[in-house]
Amino acid sequence: MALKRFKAMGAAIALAFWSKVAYAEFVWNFPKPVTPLAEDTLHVHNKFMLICMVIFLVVLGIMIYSIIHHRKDKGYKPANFTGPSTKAQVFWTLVPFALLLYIDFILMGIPAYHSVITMEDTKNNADMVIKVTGMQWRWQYEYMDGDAKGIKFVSNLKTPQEQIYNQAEKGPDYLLEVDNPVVLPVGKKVRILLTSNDVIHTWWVPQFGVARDAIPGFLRETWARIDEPGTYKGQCKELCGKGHGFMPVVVNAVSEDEFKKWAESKKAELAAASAVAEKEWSKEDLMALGKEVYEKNCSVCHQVDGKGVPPAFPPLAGSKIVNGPNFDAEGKLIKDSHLDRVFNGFRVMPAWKGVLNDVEIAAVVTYERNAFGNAMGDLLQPAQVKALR
Ligand code: HEC
Ligand SMILES: [Cu+2]
Repeated sequence: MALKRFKAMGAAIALAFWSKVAYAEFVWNFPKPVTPLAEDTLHVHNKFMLICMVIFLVVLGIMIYSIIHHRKDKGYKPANFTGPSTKAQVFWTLVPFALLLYIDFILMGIPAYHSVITMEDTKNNADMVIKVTGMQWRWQYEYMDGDAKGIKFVSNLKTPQEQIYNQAEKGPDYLLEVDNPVVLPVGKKVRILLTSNDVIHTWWVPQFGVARDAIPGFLRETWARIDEPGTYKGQCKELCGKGHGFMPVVVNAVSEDEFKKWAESKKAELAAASAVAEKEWSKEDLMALGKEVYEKNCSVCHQVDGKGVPPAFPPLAGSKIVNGPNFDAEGKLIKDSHLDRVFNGFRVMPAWKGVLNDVEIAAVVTYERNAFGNAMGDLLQPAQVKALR
């Protein structure tokens, strides 16, 4: 009976492995390395696998040989001794010890040491520096020097909500696509500084062989020299809350010329965005942009319909704060007002002043005051937000 059940279980497990679903994204090896670091770690991995395999085969071979040839029913007489000579004991201790010492310290230790030293070598002749800030649930990139100095933007998930909620077919880059990929030149050593605004995140791009925690209050670092142009994808690799699966990393590696061109156009784009903050905006334009900003940045917590997920994430529909004044009689920002919450954050509510620009903040606040059944009717001008900085 027990055997029968055992067999059935075995068959079930075998069937599970047979199923195509189990192999949906199945690959045997590391993804193709495109940095010296990824190459190095792949070699270390392969070498170690080979060593483990050889040890495994030798040990298993000796075991199988003994089981077959030293059987009692073959008439094998077991050795009958107590306490072999001290010499033999010392010998049989030292030989495996020496062997392991050789394998661990020479065969494995040296390449592993080399890999770790390479990983930590972030400063030597770095060509450029970028700063990556993790936050719930997006990445912010800032170029610290060179042609792109001063460029700073946020990279958000681009996958539409309908795909996430199974109302539309999932695209090929499902959950691995962003609105603003980080662009890096190929062949340049990029020093990557990492930190976080809220909880621990991990910036991970498998093809770079890079994964490093972004920890609030600390500046950590890693590096990458991308050898091939292309688009490389990664994810946050640290469980960081509700939207952990929704903060992918997308890196566009381009030639140096293309990088220069990109930097110029991005700078122009950011300058233009800052210039439009000066002009007077219409309510329609603010509402349209506000909806976009809201769905990209706020709906993960407050939901698309503004009803939130109480008690963790409060509803904005009917909220006293949302439907209250932002400025006092003297035109000063009221503490704990709608705009104050959005600009400066409060407890779990993130501060958006460093993430969204003036127009985006004005738009999203205007949107919230006039959507989800809220009907304040007023609008916030980007210039009013700019004045707070
Ligand atoms: C990480 C989840 C999260 C995201 C993303 C988020 N919020 Fe919030 N928000 C909160 C939480 C939590 C609170 C309640 C804070 C408290 O009172 O402790 C809150 C409170 C608020 C409030 C005050 C509402 C009230 O009645 O207390 C406003 C307004 C608000 N958020 C607007 C926004 C806007 C605008 C965005 C997008 C730009 C946004 N939030 C994105 C979590 C989030
Ligand atoms: Cu994260």
